[in-house]
Amino acid sequence: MATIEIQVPDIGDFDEVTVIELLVKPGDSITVDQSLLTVESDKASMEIPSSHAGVVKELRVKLDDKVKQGSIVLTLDVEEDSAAVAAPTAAETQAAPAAATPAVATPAAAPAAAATPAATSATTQIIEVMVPDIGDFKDVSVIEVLVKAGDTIKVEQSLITVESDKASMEIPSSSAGLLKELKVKLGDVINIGDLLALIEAAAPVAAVVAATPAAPAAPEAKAAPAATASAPAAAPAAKASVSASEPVHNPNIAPTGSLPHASPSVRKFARELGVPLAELTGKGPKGRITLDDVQAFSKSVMAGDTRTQAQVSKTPAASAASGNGVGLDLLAWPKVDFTKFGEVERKDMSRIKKISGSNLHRNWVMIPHVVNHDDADITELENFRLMMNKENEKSGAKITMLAFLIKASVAALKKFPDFNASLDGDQLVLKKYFNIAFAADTPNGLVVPVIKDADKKGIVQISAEMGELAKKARDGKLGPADMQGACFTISSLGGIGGRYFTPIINAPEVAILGVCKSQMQPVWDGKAFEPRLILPLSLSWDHRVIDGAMAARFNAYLGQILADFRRVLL
Ligand code: CAO
Repeated sequence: MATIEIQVPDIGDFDEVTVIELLVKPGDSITVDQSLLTVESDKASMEIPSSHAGVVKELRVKLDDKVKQGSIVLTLDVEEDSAAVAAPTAAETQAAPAAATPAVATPAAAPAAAATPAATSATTQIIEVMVPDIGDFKDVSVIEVLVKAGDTIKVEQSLITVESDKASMEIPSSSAGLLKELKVKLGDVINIGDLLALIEAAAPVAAVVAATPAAPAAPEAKAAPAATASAPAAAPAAKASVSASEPVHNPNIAPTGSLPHASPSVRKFARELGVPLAELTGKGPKGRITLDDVQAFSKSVMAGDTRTQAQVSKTPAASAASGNGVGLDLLAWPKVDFTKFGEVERKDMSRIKKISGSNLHRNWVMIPHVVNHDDADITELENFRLMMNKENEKSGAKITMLAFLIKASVAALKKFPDFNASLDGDQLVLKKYFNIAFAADTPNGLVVPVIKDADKKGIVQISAEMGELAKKARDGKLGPADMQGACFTISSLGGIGGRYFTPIINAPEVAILGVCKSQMQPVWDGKAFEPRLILPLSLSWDHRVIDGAMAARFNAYLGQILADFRRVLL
């Protein structure tokens, strides 16, 4: 019996990857090619196989460790004969057959779908997006469709997920534009070169793509390791070398057993919510765990479902390790037969409501909210706004109170940078950009588009952009990019009514400003009551990041700016 070290093999262009799952533990008997652990970069995840059979002696890595090619994964007790064969493998491994198996390769790891221009107009062009070279995968099934006709697609955005019996892979788009038609559906079997989608792209983009009709258009696709996408055949074996010395490393590891059947994006989502994937039964094809399964599990836990609470409590370490702390000890959600009391009608929740509901619920439960209410005197500001709108009546360029609030918030965020931040573990990520989101009420539910770089824009431009985004929101045409990258959110009910309310912080932001309807009120000026237009402000803030004094100062400063907007210039 000899002890050998198993190393991370050549994993293509991935410099350093994180260990996200341990699939074996000391004492396990393993076979050649058996997966030992799963690693993940921001682009792909893959399983690292064993180049030898034997008994696991010691794991040298633990969850969240960073590893790269050559890192020692574990030590293995092997038969002397096989160790002797293993000894020279350092030189041989380049040609050895065992492979790092991608659990799923995401956009940059899989070559972007190849594109060819099909038809043109003066300003747009229809691009045919084909299934790219996906290595050894043949006749793979479409198991997830991630986009739909009408969606605005970004370069490298995943369009579908395909799956063979060995791995699954997300197929990204090589072109940006409007998805006119998706040519595949769930359950279809596809191969390299099959037509995947028709994308309407702006002419300049199409021109670039046209220059490289049959090749992957995204530069990343070239840089991405072909070996990763087709890893089962192409990646070299894990390197093994005989170790004479006794291993000393003693990692504190809890192996997770077999790999739950889910794509990396679903795994990532589950990790973020602290959902133990191993305890879910997938409702997707072949028992695959889908995003819906994770959401449903999370919802039922939040709603106090005792069965799932019990399941979660089986893995408190997993919950604690993820820092998410789900598993509230709540009563089960009341089940009532409402028809006993009168006529009822059942209505499905809209997709937006379901998504925003889950997000709001998480944010409400996980962020310690505190709300400061304050008033701002906007008498002069409103007079100025009305005057400007009258002057610009003919051009139709209307400026809104919300645009002033966005600009005032930028000034307050600059003065109190902790508000322009996000929590990341024990660190605060302070942002040097000023993207302000605003809640928009639409027939399908609440959406939150973002005014990017609001510090660099004037009130007129912000008003115009807000109008465009609000229209897009009402028409259901907001793309993901329209709703990403916010630093701080404003929720205005000013056009509707109310006095004060408690807005829910839009994680990972740390504060949100709620605004209600301004009203004329008598304000004591030291000698007499004066009629002033008063705007009610409600600032919700995350008490882990901000304290009450700072929040009160933020609100007071906001009030000062709104009372005299010249302060923005200071
Ligand atoms: N006080 C008094 N009047 C106000 C006001 C305020 N704080 N804010 C806006 N108004 C007035 C406007 O001046 C406008 O009147 P005029 O047409 O006479 O000029 C009218 O109310 C309608 O404004 P609006 O709401 O259409 O426009 P807006 O720029 O204020 O807001 C938008 C745009 C998209 C934010 C808004 O339409 C909206 O969707 N608000 C709801 C947000 C929401 O649902 N928040 C809750 C989130 S938590 O569930």
